[in-house]
Amino acid sequence: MRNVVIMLPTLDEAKGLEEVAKNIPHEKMKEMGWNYHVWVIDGGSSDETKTVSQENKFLFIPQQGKGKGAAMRLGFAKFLESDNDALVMLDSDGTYDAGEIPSFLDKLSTYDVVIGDRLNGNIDPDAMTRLNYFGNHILTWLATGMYGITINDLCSGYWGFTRNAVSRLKLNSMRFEIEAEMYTSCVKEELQIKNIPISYSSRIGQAKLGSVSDGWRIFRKLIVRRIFGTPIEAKIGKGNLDIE
Ligand SMILES: Nc1nc2c(ncn2[C@@H]2O[C@H](COP(=O)(O)OP(=O)(O)OP(=O)(O)O)[C@@H](O)[C@H]2O)c(=O)[nH]1
Ligand SMILES: [Mg+2]
Repeated sequence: MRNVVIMLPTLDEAKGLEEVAKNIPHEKMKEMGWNYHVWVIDGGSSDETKTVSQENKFLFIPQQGKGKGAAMRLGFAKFLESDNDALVMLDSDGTYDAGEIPSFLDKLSTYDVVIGDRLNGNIDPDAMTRLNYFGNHILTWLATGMYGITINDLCSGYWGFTRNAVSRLKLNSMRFEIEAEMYTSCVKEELQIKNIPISYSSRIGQAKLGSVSDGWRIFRKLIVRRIFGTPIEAKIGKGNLDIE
């Protein structure tokens, strides 16, 4: 059996986390030869997120400070300290279906990185605002144009990685520009990327992303990484969590 970490960033997502927990396909993963461990990386939730996490026997890891990017980098660093073989990350707001994890694991036998593609997948009518839909297309189009390797949905919150791929990522994002930087790092490290269509549902609970301010940070990250391919702190993990 191989071991996969399912990594879930949370900031006040008790209800969404329950939904993710309910949809984890235990049997299917076992049949495919995968054990799984769920790690919740929490940004200081004040709702029942910790309780839901404990009820489901998930490992609850509080981050210092805030930001999805910092949380993901903490998770990646902890993953590399462990001896797990693969990592799948998805948002815990109920928008992504944990039932699709097997499709990611399946593709990880031939690719380094698998990215869930909402834009060519199945988006529920109310799941994405017009502004976000438009912004996601533009940023994705810019990324592929600037870096020359096709990505179908730059801001997707559903990714799968082999252990080797995680060990090669070089990141310093603090907030929602983390996915854009994950893509630029995959390109720089010449990792093989597979885009797979996924479903996307309406969020449970409050959004944390500011469409315009975070869209701008994502755009800036694409430009900065085109000029400076790797962050100065050219490794993920310790010493790299507080840096802008
Ligand atoms: N650990 C941690 N997680 C966070 C933080 N901010 C957001 N998240 C989580 O990151 C995921 C993505 O955040 P969302 O607010 O859903 O952002 P989004 O999906 O881009 O925007 P929506 O379309 O509005 O859902 C969710 O699971 C959040 O709970 C944070 O500061 N720390
Ligand atoms: Mg969301």
